[in-house]
Amino acid sequence: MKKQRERGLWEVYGEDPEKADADLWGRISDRVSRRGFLKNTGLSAMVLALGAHIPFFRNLPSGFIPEALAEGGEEFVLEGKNGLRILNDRPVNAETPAHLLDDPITPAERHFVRNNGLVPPGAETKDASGWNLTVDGEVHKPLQLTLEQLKKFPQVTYALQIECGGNGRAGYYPPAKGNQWTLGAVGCSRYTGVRMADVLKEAGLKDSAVYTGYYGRDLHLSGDPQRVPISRGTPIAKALEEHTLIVWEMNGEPLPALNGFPVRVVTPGWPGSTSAKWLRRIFVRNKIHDGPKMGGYAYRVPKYPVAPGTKVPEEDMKIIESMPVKSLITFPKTRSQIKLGLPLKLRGQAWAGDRSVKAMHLSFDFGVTWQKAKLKDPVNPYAWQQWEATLDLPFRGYYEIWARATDSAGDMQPMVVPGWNPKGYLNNAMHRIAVTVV
Ligand SMILES: Nc1nc2c(c(=O)[nH]1)N[C@H]1C(S)=C(S)[C@@H](COP(=O)(O)O)O[C@H]1N2
Ligand SMILES: [Mo]
Repeated sequence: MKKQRERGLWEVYGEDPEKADADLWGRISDRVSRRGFLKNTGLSAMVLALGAHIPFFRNLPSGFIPEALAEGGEEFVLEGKNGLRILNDRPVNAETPAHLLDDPITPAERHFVRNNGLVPPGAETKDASGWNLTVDGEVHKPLQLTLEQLKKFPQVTYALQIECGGNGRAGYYPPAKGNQWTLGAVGCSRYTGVRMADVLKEAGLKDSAVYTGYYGRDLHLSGDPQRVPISRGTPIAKALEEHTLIVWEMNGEPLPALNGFPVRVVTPGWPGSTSAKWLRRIFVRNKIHDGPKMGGYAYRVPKYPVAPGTKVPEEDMKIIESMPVKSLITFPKTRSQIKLGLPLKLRGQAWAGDRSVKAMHLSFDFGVTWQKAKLKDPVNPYAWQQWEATLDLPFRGYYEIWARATDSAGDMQPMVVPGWNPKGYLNNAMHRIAVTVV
């Protein structure tokens, strides 16, 4: 793993990124510490720090830290995962910077990685010999399928979005323990496999079947072979949904070792934790599955809104199902510069769990006015949707572009971080980027 220094604070929009004003960040940190800046949010301090006038300063919520001054990051490199930011290496957890999620179909090397345990033997060497899938529990005919047998079910290919339930956790205060994902624990790749429904039908679900329990071949961090790092599932109805798949290919290639080689589940639109990797067993349950990370505070949120920091009794927690509406600005990169008079072209992705996205809006004046973006339909249900827009920024100075998606039921992304919860799930606050007009 190699550490790389981040580029300068600003990159010149539409020009060679090497011309980025690498100096500016130095100037800011010399004059104003981030802490000091927080205490003094007056116009003059902001302008001094940003090195630019802020045309819509009067709209800036008080105490709000301009995106350009928010914590910067250092980039790390993980093999086969070009440009991802590593949060943890044992287990491996890595997220994708927003500007690298610009493709309609996320390349394998740009798909985030969230591991609870250790990658199983055979995955790295791409050795699938001896792999098989057990289907048991509340079924009439338990199955044991080889990869060959699995491939005999009707094959389907869909673009499907997977987002970790903890994506955005870094936004919560008081902070929640766990990987401090910012924006990039999400991706939408094209998967080939078979419908979970077809496999479950072959096994013959008993009337008592209510929930699935998925088991992977990954190893518990303790090294104890009896322990399982994570085993989650979904209500039978979601498992039978026609886009819930058992897959072996991502973008036409075998799954990467880090993303579940040779076979994984994709439960699109639900917390990524229900998309079991390195799948070995589907245990059909007659009650809500009780594998590791199904109970307590894992992947569960309070049944009612709570004040930040509240101790919530376990029995008041409920399992997260569909993920909320969300979007990203994938172009330009935050901290870009554009010349006055040039149109600012923007684009990005939007998705909404089990729903679709029906509108996308952008603001360059801290949310006072909004303009509608052009939004594509998904290529299939559960694929994320591309949007694009052109804005004319009227004066020189510092701007933020805020992006807000609205889903098919009318729910919108909030500007502020939504309902605090003990483990920091479901942060679908709007994405914002910094742009200066020079
Ligand atoms: N067997 C197994 N499956 C797993 C996990 C895991 O640790 N082990 N992590 C889950 C979580 S929490 C998420 S968000 C997704 C991430 O999928 P990705 O690593 O392919 O992006 O995989 C899920 N499937
Ligand atoms: Mo996750």
